Amino acid sequence: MQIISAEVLVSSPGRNFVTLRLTTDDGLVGLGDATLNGRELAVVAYLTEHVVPLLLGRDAHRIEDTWQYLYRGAYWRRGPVTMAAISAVDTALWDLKARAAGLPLYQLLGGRSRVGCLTYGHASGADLPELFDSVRDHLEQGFRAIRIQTGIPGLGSVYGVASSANAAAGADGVTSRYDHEPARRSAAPVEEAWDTRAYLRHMPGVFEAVRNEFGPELPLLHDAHHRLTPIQAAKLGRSLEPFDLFWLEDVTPAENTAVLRRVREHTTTPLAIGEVFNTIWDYRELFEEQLVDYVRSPVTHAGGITPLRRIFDYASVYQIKSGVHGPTDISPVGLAASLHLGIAIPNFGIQEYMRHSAATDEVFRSGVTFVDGMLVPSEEPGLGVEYDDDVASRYEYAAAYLPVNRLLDGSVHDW
Ligand code: KDG
Ligand code: MG
Repeated sequence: MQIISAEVLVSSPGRNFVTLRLTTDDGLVGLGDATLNGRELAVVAYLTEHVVPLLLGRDAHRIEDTWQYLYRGAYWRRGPVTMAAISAVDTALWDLKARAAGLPLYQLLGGRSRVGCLTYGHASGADLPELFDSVRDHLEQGFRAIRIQTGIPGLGSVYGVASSANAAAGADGVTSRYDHEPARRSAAPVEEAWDTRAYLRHMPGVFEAVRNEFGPELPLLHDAHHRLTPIQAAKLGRSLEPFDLFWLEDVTPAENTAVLRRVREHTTTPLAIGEVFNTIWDYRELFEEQLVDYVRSPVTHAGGITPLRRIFDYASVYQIKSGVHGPTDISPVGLAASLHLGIAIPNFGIQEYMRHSAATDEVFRSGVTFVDGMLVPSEEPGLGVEYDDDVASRYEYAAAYLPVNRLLDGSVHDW
């Protein structure tokens, strides 16, 4: 099973996606997701210039060796661009191996450990009535766990709130009411204003209102988008304890994970982190000191299925579970890969799920199903996703960025 072609495909059905397609001499095709939101073309160049030439002629069965060759062999390790590129190769090789075996990919990862992967959806609103409508919408769709994000009094557009002016402006003609993370196509990022004190004052009341309206059982999550100092994070975690969150995500910036010791000292609210991590080494201190409860890394940004399986096994030693990143900038290929892994591992926790636009689903025909709040991978051989070149060619790449966050005095802030 020799690789005879490696194509880097870019399409923009509602938002930009980068996909690697490997073809073997026996006519099999494997797909991998290489999408890095707002930096897509950097990964295209990394793959095209430095990886594709190394793949041609290689034995597609040698997944581990190819991973080590691309990671250790490059000397320049880690980083989101490198790891998104390696992820795509690794995922495409697993897709190929499973197609060659005639089995859905999860069978090669140890087989099914559960009937499906429980998901959480994104409810949001500028104010409480809008937020409640959004929660009801998600419950009607079948979600059984919900992330809660709201506008903050005194601030304008807030990232993660679907009705925010910037989100609406970026919707770019994609009209699904569930497309809650628009591409924000523009030559430069939009800028949003942020006030941490206003946020910390506002959030406990929001969760109290949601619990009063929807009861004690519904699992609720919240994402702080890396915006807090350790002591602010500790304060938020403690103030939300009465509302029994499933998790509080990304409370502090990712660069200095040791600060989570301080957060842990002060709160029993469970913590999730890792959507911007790239390797198993990013988790070492967090796991060994049990500073987190859920691992957010997706297949797409952690170097693929091979290293993510290793991360989850390492996490399991410390009773830490998966909670994989699944916004719409993870393509249906990346989502399918996460689900094949999620259905197989012993320590699955929850899977984030934002629905892709109809246009995205036309380009990537995926056999994934959503049943009773759970996502279930396809029973087709491989990942169970096919890429439609004709449809993809209708959607040209256009620059799109995540927003930049500034404090009210104009300073650039984390988010
Ligand atoms: O590309 C980054 C976004 O997908 C990210 O901001 C979304 O924080 C996010 C989440 O939890 O889905
Ligand atoms: Mg997040």
